[in-house]
Amino acid sequence: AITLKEALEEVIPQRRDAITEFKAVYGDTVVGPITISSILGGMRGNQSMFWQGTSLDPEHGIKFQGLTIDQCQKRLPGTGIDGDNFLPESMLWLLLTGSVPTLEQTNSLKKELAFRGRKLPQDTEKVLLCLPREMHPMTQLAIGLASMNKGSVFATNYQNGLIGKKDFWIDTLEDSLNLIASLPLLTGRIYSNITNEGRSLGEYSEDTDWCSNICSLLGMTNGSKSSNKCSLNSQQSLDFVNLMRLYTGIHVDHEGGNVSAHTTHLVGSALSDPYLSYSSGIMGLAGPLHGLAAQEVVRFLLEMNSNISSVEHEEEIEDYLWKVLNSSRVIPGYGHAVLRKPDPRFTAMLEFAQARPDEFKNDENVLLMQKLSEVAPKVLLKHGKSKNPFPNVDSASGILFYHYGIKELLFFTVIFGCSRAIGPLTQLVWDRVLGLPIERPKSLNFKGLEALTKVI
Ligand code: NMX
Ligand code: MLT
Repeated sequence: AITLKEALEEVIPQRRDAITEFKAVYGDTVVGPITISSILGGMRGNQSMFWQGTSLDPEHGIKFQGLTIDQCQKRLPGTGIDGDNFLPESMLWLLLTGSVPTLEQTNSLKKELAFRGRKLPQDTEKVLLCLPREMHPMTQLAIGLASMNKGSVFATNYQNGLIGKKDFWIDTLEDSLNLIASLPLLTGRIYSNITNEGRSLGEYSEDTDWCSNICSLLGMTNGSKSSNKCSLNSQQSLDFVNLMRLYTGIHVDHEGGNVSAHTTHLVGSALSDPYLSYSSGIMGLAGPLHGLAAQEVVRFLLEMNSNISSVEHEEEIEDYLWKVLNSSRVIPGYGHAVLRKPDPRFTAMLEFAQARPDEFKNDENVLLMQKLSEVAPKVLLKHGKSKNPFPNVDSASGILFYHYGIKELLFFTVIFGCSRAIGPLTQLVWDRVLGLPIERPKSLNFKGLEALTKVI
């Protein structure tokens, strides 16, 4: 198969049969208890969602169709240029089909996305241009995505009764690919809204990869129209594109229960189209306990740096952290609902910086980020509340983008939002392949809970 759709068509019949048979045989198997604590505690630990692309181990972190980040870095195709990171396009292929694509397949998907993403719908352009410049970029992204539902092939064909349930996945795939392809222009439009009076900062090219287009439209590559607003030299420009590839390649998915993925899945289960479903996911990603932590970490590091005399003074960092904790605030970028070890995505971002010592050795914020990853776990352990005192995914990323010149703190989570589209939307396609029903758990009031304990 050369196209993603052809590759998917090859695997669908066998997987459909396998799941149908599995359900028929094991449908009544009890998989675990649901406790009162989990009902009142964010459903933590409930194994109650089907999610194919990624799985999360508390000790070892995320696996993409069974592959660790390291294995992805070794096996997923990139540009073919030595030292370049794998392309998120190949991750998209992996998540959707379950197989590592060849270089040829990756290139074909790269071309397909670049073609699909060459223009934003006119109405979306108009809507985005009208938004107040100071509106939060995540709100702008959610609005932009929701506005694209006007062109949803799935919504139109469903409305007109033109597709049967077995084929819902076809239009869902079409919309999902169009949505993912539109993200470079959408993101660029939002960034130019907040930094450049809405005037474009770079060019879109149909001959390049998804991340190169994102970087160009942020004005961060040598070819950018803005005459490179951040004055990166050519090595830095290449590094920035690779940082973007690494970041957007590994933030795609974190199994199904995280807020953005779960929301996309939930909304999609009502047969809302992919634009509406992922726009809702973006609204969830915009919460400070979830993706917005990417922005909060940078704010936190900058503030701390202006309050301590040196990154070397560990006691000052500790004091600062205690002040935050004693005022009932959280330390952004630390802790996790599932992970119980440092997030391997954090480690991958840190390694990106460590591989470029000359670039980062004088950046006080990056040095503090590194130092904090040693000091904060000790403080959080002493504090004794957080079940995981280690750095999570958001701990390192924003400050690296900041280093290269993306200084608008509120914007960082939009980059997260570009990446996260890939996981939940590939799952949405599979939800439709498998005909999963509308999600509708049972809720209980207090009397209902008491009744469960047989207290009354
Ligand atoms: N700083 C201070 N307190 C914390 C932290 C932290 N980083 N992490 C957890 N706690 C507290 C938490 O608020 C809770 O307190 P209380 O009992 O008073 O409500 C207690 O420790 C137990 O929480 P956990 O069970 O360890 O964590 P939970 O699963 O509820 O929440 C997070 C997970 C990620 C929401 C939480 O660790 C947190 O708020 N971290 C900071 C925000 C952050 O970095 N979020 C980004 C997560 C990654 N992402 O992109 O989504
Ligand atoms: C994510 O990437 O979604 C976060 O680590 C949060 C989570 O997994 O709950």
